Amino acid sequence: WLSYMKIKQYTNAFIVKDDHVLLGYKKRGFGKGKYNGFGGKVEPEETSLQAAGCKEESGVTAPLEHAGSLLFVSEGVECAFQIEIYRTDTYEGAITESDEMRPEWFSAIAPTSSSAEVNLKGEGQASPSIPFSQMWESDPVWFPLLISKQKFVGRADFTRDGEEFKLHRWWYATV
Ligand code: 6OG
Repeated sequence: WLSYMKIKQYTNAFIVKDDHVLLGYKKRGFGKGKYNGFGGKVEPEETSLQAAGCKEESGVTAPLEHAGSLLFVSEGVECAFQIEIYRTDTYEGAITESDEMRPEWFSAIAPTSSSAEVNLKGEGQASPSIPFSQMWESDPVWFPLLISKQKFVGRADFTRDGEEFKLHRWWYATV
């Protein structure tokens, strides 16, 4: 029945720079209260790369590279979500907060005692590590691939318990 499902296309873009990743805290709308990359819907007349040029959300322009393609299917939801993931390690402009997203830097390397010095960013403050408990449940699966520049395709299926979605199964391949 999947072939009869509507597919909604979204983008998500991440700045990964000097062992840090920029995430946005979503202040409203879909995924409110979660950290995610910057992006949104792909409009019918634009390509996903155009849609991912997320100037309105993060304040910056960046040469985005395609990093992966994900399909999410959820119990009781009549459409599937296709999310194209992009990354960049350079950007122009100043990162700014919007009505929708509050940008924050996180350390992209696992916290070990020897990495403590590398974790320093900006004013010499240690950045927190990636807040997976406040992110979509499937993010820990593909995040290491994003960080290590390994391109991927994947699909995650969610079951539903009221308003809560639980990761049921997950498949991915590196490409
Ligand atoms: P607006 O509708 O607010 O954009 N999104 C997901 N991101 C991850 N990591 N996992 C998911 O499911 C997601 N489902 C949707 C795509 C919504 C934003 O939320 C992302 C869009 O960037 C497991 O414009």
